[in-house]
Amino acid sequence: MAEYVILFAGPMGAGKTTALRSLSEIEVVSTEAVNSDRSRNDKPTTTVALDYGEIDLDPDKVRLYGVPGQERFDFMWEILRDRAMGLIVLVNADAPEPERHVYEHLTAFAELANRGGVVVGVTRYDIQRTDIGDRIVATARAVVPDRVTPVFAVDARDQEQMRTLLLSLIADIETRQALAEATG
Ligand SMILES: Nc1nc2c(ncn2[C@@H]2O[C@H](COP(=O)(O)OP(=O)(O)OP(=O)(O)O)[C@@H](O)[C@H]2O)c(=O)[nH]1
Ligand SMILES: [Mg+2]
Repeated sequence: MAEYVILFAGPMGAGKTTALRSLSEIEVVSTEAVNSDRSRNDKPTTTVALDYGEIDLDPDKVRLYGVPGQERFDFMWEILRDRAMGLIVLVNADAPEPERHVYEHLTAFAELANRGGVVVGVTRYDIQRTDIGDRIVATARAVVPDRVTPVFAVDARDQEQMRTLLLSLIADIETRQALAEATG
């Protein structure tokens, strides 16, 4: 049995808290506060410290952490990123230049992205069907040049879609571990 620590990162409103709630088998521990920056994203609350959830993917246990999208809370990121083995970057398709957020978050977690596994999920695709897949793939390749980072369109509210994203990340982590062991 392995235990995986997975981080969800991405801009405000990308769906990190929603994704954790879709996936977690325990009630998600959230630190939501009133969103004082409605000009940036018009939703009533925002995560101020972190979200925490858990899921058993028999035989493995997965701990899920959502880091806040507002940069002023970025001290939390440093504590968590050293413990993490995988990174899920969520960006919402209805933001201006979603690939810029992919760049920023992959850069902030570059060490994790190169050491562990990484996948990108593009949310709110039903709201804004933009042709951004290629740009996001190219951006990910620029930051993590040695690997092809999987990019999925996902609805953070959909448990099955989020499970597929998480399972592909864990497969990526396991592949890397197996390769590292094989090459010493
Ligand atoms: N229509 C639609 N809505 C979505 C989709 N994915 C997520 N949402 C909604 O988008 C919003 C995302 O908000 P949160 O989950 O709070 O976003 P967050 O990333 O945790 O944001 P911060 O904590 O502020 O950084 C929620 O209202 C979700 O229900 C999608 O694919 N389609
Ligand atoms: Mg949140």
